[in-house]
Amino acid sequence: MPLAWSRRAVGGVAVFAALGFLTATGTAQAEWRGWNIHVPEYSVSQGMDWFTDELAARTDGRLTARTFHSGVLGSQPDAIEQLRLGGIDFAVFNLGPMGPVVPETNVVSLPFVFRDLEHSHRAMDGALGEALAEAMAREGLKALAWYDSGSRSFYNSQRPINTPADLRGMKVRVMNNDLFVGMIEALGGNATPMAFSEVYQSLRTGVVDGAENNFPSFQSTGHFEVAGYYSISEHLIIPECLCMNLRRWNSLSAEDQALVLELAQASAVMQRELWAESDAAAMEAVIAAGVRINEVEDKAAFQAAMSPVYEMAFQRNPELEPLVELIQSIE
Ligand code: BDP
Repeated sequence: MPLAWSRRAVGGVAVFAALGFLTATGTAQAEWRGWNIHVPEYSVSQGMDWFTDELAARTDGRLTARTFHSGVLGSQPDAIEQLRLGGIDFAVFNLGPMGPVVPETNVVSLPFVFRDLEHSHRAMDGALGEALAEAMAREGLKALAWYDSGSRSFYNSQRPINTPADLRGMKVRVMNNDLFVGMIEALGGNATPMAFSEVYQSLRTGVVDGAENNFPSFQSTGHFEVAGYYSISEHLIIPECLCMNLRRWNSLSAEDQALVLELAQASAVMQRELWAESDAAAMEAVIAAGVRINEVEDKAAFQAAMSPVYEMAFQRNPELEPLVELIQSIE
């Protein structure tokens, strides 16, 4: 990221923080600022737009909010800090890069922890979601609803991945969290944590050979243009959170809180439907564009290699062990 941009971003944080302070004291009702990494057509963006449109409509413009799409407010690790401080008011975050801030959320970044997407829904809409929301609240974040991000699989510019050995020596971009570095290393590859916005260039220039993500992100970022092999390993299912600055949330009346929660959760129901449609459509689109897709036959081989990742996670954050047991106890 160029230095000039970083400086501007720092200046912006100060200005946003000042606005947050004013509204917290009730002297001004500023438009809420929302952070989003995705392009406007993405299901997450559409869910957020519906949420903000409805918020304004249902309060006759008393509460207004605007989402800045396409990551223009910076990378996710920075945005998590801004949301905690009140520099931004709401966001949809993938829980992957949330782990360094809220260790309990690391549970959903453990490879193969959920059996499938429906299993993750049952967990997130129940006791697991509640436990993670409590942990996030301790860090100044109010979790309003859980969005979908499907399952993540490997893709690269070199070859199809069928077995862990196919990843040996491969340079793979991961999201910002040591668990993902451990995951790639356990499979024999070299992990590079990197911001989402930098992955396209890095794939194009060979700084990395591959990355891992779901079909909609693989498509919307154009990564499929520079990484022609997509191997369905589904090693990670990581939910996303529509969340708010906790102080902002606490400053709302009980009535407004109920409305915000209702709209956030309705937006998640919609986003999950859009997710399923866009997941299928993105897969078709990348196949049509010439991407070679293979289904990993022996996922158990990848799963078996993951014990060091679980060990590392439990050693650093013992509170993860009961959370894994909780997930496993959910049908
Ligand atoms: C996408 C998530 C987004 C992440 C991105 C990534 O929706 O929040 O930033 O992956 O890999 O699937 O960084």
